[in-house]
Amino acid sequence: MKTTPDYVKYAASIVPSERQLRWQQLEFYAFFHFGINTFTDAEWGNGNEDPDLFQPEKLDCRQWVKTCKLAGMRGVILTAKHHDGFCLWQTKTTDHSVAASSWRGGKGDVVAECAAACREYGLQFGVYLSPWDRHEETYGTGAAYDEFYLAQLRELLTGYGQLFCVWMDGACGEGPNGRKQHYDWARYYALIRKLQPNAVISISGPDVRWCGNEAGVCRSSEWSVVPYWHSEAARIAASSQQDVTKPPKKINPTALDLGSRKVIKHCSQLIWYPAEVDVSIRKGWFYHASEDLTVKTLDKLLDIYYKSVGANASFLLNIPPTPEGTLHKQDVEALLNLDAQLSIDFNENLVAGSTVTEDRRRDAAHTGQRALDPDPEKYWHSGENPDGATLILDLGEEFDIDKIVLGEHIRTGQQIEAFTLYAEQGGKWKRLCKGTVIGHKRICRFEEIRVRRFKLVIEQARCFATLSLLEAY
Ligand code: FUL
Repeated sequence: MKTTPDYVKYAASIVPSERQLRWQQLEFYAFFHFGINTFTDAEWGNGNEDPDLFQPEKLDCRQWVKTCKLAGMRGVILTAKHHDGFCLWQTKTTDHSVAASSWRGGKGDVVAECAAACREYGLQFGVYLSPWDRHEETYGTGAAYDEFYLAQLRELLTGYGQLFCVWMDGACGEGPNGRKQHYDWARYYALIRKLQPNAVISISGPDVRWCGNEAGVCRSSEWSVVPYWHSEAARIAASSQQDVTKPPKKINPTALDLGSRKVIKHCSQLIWYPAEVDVSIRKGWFYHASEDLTVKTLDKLLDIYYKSVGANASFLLNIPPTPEGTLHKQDVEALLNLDAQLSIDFNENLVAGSTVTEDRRRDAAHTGQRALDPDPEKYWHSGENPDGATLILDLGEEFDIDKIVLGEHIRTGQQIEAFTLYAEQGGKWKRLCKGTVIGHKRICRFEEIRVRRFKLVIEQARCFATLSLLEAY
């Protein structure tokens, strides 16, 4: 048996937190960019907008959330405050909020309504709270702004039930007095941990990694174990959008590989930091009537879905509500079409009568057959000699198949580094897919074939290999 280098053993020992595991199960969830920009037709407000412009006459958060539920999403994140500083909840921290609008006599609270709709429809709820605040006078003065931001966090963390996520973006510019703030991230994180220990802190935070662009593109190998410095807020800010008038950056090709052996070899500190793909269903993040024709096509949305959810990342899709306070019919239609297509694509998992045989296993409780069990805690484990391990999936009879879904038991870490999938055709093994990362989920897509037996070869893994998900469609 070959010896595993220590740095590989170290990488193999990094595991997700419970909150990261729970978040990873969501896979597909919504972003709602809604706020004063919705009424000024802007993407970045400058902070001096009149709160009375905020008049969502037909606000219907139930429609937002119901649509997401119908679209197969499992959570939503609302922009409680964007860079303009306008707050969508009844905050005591500033008068720049819904309370200063005549809408509903100053008693409206979009955060409360959205949270209630999520409870009603059984979706997880999260908040976006922009650290950058172009309205708040204390912004850029140091501790005073940190206190202000902490007070806002405290209200959101305590007033609206369980949150699955606090999303802090990397965009950071000057405040109303022309100064920039140096955020006390450690205090922000500590408060979130204390008040909402189950919530992940995303993007400018330690739990969920920004895929690096807003175009819906992620790497073909999205490693979940990466050098720790990817979570440093200053670095995230440096690669975030600096100027709203310029188009957002595409993925940085020099940073395509974040976690292969070559990359982690010289890094003494690694973290579990899985990727999220955030993208808008339209051109902008906020609603603009002029962008009604930019709603992404079904093909584009499907492509993003397969390349994110199907490639060990999660998919955060923004659907911006209109000034009326409802989702636009075109966006609703796009979401429902996406769901309809995914329901066809994943109509029936054909492994029901299958057997899986393996050429090695750790023990009798971790046979290949275990990978078919829907319980994620039942899984195949290769034992300590994973390279070359082979699993044969026999469907019992021939089916027309164009997708195999694989998933590692990530609770025990990310182990698989290279795999190949074959189908038996005329007595020979025909190669269908070759890949690196499997992680939480890898959807292998190929030309539809009539097939009974598949072979999965783990070409290379860190300390062992596991498989807790094996489906055929
Ligand atoms: C960025 C912001 O500047 C955009 O307006 C948007 O909110 C996006 C999700 O994050 O950093």
